[in-house]
Amino acid sequence: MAVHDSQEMVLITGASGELGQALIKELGNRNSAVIAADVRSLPPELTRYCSVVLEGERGDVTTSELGYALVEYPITRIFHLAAVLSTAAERDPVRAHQINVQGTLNILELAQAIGQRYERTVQVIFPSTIAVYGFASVHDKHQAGKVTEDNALEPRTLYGVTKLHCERLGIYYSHYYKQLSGEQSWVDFRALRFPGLISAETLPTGGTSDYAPEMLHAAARGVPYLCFVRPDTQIPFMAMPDGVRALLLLAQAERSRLSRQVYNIGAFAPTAAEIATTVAEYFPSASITFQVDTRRQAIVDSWCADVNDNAARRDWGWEPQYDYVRAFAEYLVPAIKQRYATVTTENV
Ligand code: AKB
Repeated sequence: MAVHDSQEMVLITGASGELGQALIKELGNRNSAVIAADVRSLPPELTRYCSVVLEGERGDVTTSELGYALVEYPITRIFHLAAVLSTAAERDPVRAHQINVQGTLNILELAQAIGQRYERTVQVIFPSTIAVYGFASVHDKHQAGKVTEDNALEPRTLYGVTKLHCERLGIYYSHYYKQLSGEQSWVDFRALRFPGLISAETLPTGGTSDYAPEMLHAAARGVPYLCFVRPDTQIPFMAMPDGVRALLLLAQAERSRLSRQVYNIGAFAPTAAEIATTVAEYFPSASITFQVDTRRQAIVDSWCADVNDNAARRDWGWEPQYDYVRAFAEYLVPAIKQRYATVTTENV
């Protein structure tokens, strides 16, 4: 592996997922030495941004192999993105628990072991989610308005439960690790609670906020879309470039400026009907019909309508670059038109 002394070495788990793919490009362009790990294969066009690619069993966060393989690398930062999302987790809760919780525990152990070896702190940046919030009814959710980090932490999905647990595991590893033996912690854990992400380049798999990106991609491809939630459904969303920016801003923030370790980040919170209207404005032949899947609807109904991200704005200068109008006009629509103009239907 060719790594230069001036390069920071960064591990990305779940590298082949939506956020991972976007982050790899950004870090590769910033001259970081990227180690990409995922059980799935990395899209071939991304390997040029990576110093090491671990795929299949070698990239699996649930086994100790990954830790053995990487403990000697002078990694300073880990973006631990590997996780099973909400809908997929409900379909196989035991597997999702294994990946989301055991995977995170293994990564925290790896960070601690690398920190011990090199006697320096290793950052673990963790994408948490709005699924950690849980409301008993649509009325309660709208009454609550923009939820703050310490309220309504009553997740109703396995995904939300595992993410909330892992936030707390990360805090434990940062401050109380093996406290009875007075062991030093080498982990600097920081988490972001992501809203639904919308990318023009990739489609999510296994989430419940997927209706927004699916609606847009279907319209851009000229295929009809059956939206599985009610038109009045409201949760927060964010354009992918802002998601990547948030990860990097939090990673670069001075530790002393952080008043907490887990932050909400927001951008816009449209209803499904508003998204459908905007999509139809840009793609007049779009065919979007609402056909509610009551079980998936119950999941999004339990999530917050919007988030209060004042702490992130105050502590590390968070501000989305894309509000709703700009996200469509300047990122999603131009990029998606270009994507489907150059991609054959077999690749879609
Ligand atoms: C999901 O739908 O599961 C995710 C999320 C909101 O965290 N996109």
